[in-house]
Amino acid sequence: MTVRFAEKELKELIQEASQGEKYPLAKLISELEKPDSFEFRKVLFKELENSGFNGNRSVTIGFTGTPGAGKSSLLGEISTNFLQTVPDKKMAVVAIDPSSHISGGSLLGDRTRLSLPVREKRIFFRSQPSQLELGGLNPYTYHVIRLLRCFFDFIFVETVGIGQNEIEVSKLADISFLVMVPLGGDQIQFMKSGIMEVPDAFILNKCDEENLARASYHTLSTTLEFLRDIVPGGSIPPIFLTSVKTKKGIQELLDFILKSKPHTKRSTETKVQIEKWIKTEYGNFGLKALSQTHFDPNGSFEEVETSAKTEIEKRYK
Ligand SMILES: Nc1nc2c(ncn2[C@@H]2O[C@H](COP(=O)(O)OP(=O)(O)O)[C@@H](O)[C@H]2O)c(=O)[nH]1
Ligand SMILES: [Mg+2]
Repeated sequence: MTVRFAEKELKELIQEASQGEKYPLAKLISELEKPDSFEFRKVLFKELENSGFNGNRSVTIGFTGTPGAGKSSLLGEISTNFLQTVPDKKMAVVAIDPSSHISGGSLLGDRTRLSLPVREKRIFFRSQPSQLELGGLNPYTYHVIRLLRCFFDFIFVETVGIGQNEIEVSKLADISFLVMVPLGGDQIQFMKSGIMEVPDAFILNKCDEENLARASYHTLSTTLEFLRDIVPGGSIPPIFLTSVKTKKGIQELLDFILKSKPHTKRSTETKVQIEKWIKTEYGNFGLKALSQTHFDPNGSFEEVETSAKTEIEKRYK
């Protein structure tokens, strides 16, 4: 095992991170993002649990949509309103952006001119370049989110794409939004991809003018009604009309997010993520071994991971 931090140092980093110190938190995240972080991860999450940080009350919010729809800009506005109107709570943004560089200084993408007080401890930004899938979640995203949940009340995850990425994010998110622009090709794309049930809500951004807003609301709600009729039992998710330019709809969107509740069943999430990891690492062979692995359904990801690895290694012999 590579000893990355002495126990005392790890404890200190956790304490500092929990108080909103950015550097210690960034350090912990960087360690988690290393390809061979398993041992560190095990120690870290055990230590977090022992120190009373479990992240059970944190809410994860997914923002997906085509590049340029305005996800980063919206998150910038949300952050600003959050700091002004929600005292005592903390939020983090994880932007998974194929164009971003992990060591770069850009917080929410270079195009967004977001100025937040640097010393503000209630807010944290992190960019992760996506690796495997274009614009999709990278293999460490889940663990980074688990860590952030221990310290922040709300975690926003921005990912590019429509379709598969949407589904990946919605598995991690307590609530997921699809961000679209009026009169874009997104709606047709969306209908084709047939993922009606995935987003919990829609955001039509760039509704800078009233007429445009009305027309696009009409188009989207008609599309959704049409889809509801072909998807039995479907209901129409809420649609938010926003404009970063005029600030329309931002506070309404934030108020809606603030009312969201975390999933009660994190154990289901652990299972989904373990399956994803096993499938990538060992293929169907691994999944089969996993189905015969006994583990505590409420155990941590690392506990389940260890049992699964043991089982798989036994079979490889
Ligand atoms: N007119 C207008 N432009 C916007 C709005 N929201 C974002 N933009 C612009 O759209 C471009 C892409 O925004 P960005 O937030 O980077 O999109 P992302 O790729 O979805 O994160 C930027 O130039 C923004 O300034 C809006 O509500 N109205
Ligand atoms: Mg962006």
